[in-house]
Amino acid sequence: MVDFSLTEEQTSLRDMARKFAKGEMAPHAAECDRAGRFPEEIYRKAWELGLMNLNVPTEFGGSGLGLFEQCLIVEELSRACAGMTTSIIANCLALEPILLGGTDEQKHRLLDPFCASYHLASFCLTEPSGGSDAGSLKTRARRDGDHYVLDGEKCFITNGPFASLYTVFATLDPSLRHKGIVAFAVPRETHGVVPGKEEEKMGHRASATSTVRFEGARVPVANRLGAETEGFSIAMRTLDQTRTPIGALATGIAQAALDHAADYSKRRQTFGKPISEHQAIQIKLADMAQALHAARLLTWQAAWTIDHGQPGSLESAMAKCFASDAAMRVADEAIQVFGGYGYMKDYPVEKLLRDAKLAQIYEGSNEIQRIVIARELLARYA
Ligand code: COS
Repeated sequence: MVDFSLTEEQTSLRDMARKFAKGEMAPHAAECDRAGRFPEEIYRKAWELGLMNLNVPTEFGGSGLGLFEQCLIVEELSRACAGMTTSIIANCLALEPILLGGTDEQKHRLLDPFCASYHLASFCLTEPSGGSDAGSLKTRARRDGDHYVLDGEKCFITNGPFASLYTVFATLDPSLRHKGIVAFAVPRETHGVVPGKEEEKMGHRASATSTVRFEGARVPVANRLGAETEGFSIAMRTLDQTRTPIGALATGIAQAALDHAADYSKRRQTFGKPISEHQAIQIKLADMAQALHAARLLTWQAAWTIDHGQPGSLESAMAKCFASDAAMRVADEAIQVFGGYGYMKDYPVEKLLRDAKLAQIYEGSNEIQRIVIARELLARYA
């Protein structure tokens, strides 16, 4: 049976996230966007409320939520500020390789600090020479006794300047492509770990992004996640989990755009009546609402699929791709409803377009999502 109603627990999680987003995030969203400020005080409050390590099981001190509940929360946070949301959920992305590849000892040792107090972690896969072709990464791992030595550079790393732990993918031999890729948990204090300066970004400006270099960084074998051959699979399975919440993040942007456009359309008058009474505007709002609704349903279904133990590569790629494309369209139309004011930074909608753009690019570009979708689809016709 299909049931779209939320349980009492799901409703209270969503309401708690909505209250936090409205009360703590929204009032600072425009200022952080303008200044490119990383509002650590807000992230600390998010941690205190249990909004940060959503995917970490309760036995390791995390929130232990299913993907569906994570998506309810992420959508609400993103309605207030997608940039802050990116920084808040980056721990889920960075800690997932530990959940997927770590032993129980590693999970306790590496995850406990994140749940005991506020800490950030970063997921380090993308490199300057390529992001989409993850199998061709160049950061080298060389075994030296009971350590590995890492050399290379990662880029576009969310929370890179502030993270205390990096989950890093490196290759023992680039000619082996994905079969040579190994996953590691690398503490920031490791000698030879060098976070770069913060990038100036078009959107998500409340989130910090940097390079992270590894210059002969010695990582104990005890911090290798999974077997030497398993790194690529861990990275792919991580992204299968985390692309669905990006669908929720994009849905939150689309919801915010519709909220602003509908509200403005009732207040703005032209030709003697509110523009909401013109069919040209009504048609736009109706199309925006349909795109938003479809994005949410696809995201919910992907979350449900994964929560029910199915791999969900296809569904999460569809949710991420469709919802972020929808967020772009809806934000674009919201600007059109606002007219000239929509183009001005004094109004909230131009930020939504800049924020939506990144959702089409990160955690795998939407071109990569379409490749994943097509491969999964065609395999079913074999
Ligand atoms: N789960 C588990 N294993 C997977 C997998 C998944 N979702 N996807 C692929 N694999 C496995 C394959 O089964 C294959 O294993 P075998 O050789 O044992 O059969 C191996 O990984 C290689 O797979 P494939 O041949 O499909 O790899 P490609 O090099 O063609 O790349 C894509 C596949 C394009 C999907 C991958 O490189 C990708 O996702 N790129 C985008 C990376 C990304 O999202 N970066 C953003 C980082 S976060 S901002």
